[in-house]
Amino acid sequence: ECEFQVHNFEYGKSTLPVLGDYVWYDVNGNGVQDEWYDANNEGVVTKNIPDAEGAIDYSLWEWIDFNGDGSYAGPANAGELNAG
Ligand SMILES: [Ca+2]
Ligand SMILES: [Ca+2]
Repeated sequence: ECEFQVHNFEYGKSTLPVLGDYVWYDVNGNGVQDEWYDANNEGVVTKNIPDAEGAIDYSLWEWIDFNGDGSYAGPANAGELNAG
């Protein structure tokens, strides 16, 4: 005979690093997953243009617009931004 078992996993705001779409550390502490790896440390998202062989220098990767829509936001662009 089966009985339903209920387990509540309470959650709330945390000051610790949290798991988001990726492992995510809220570097700027604004509670929004808007960090990315700013390779050239200029404070804006730099678009990387792959070379003729479709390659970029991985150490410089900030954003590659794989689908060519000019955006890195939203599910359609998942994986384009080098999320911090
Ligand atoms: Ca940049
Ligand atoms: Ca895109």
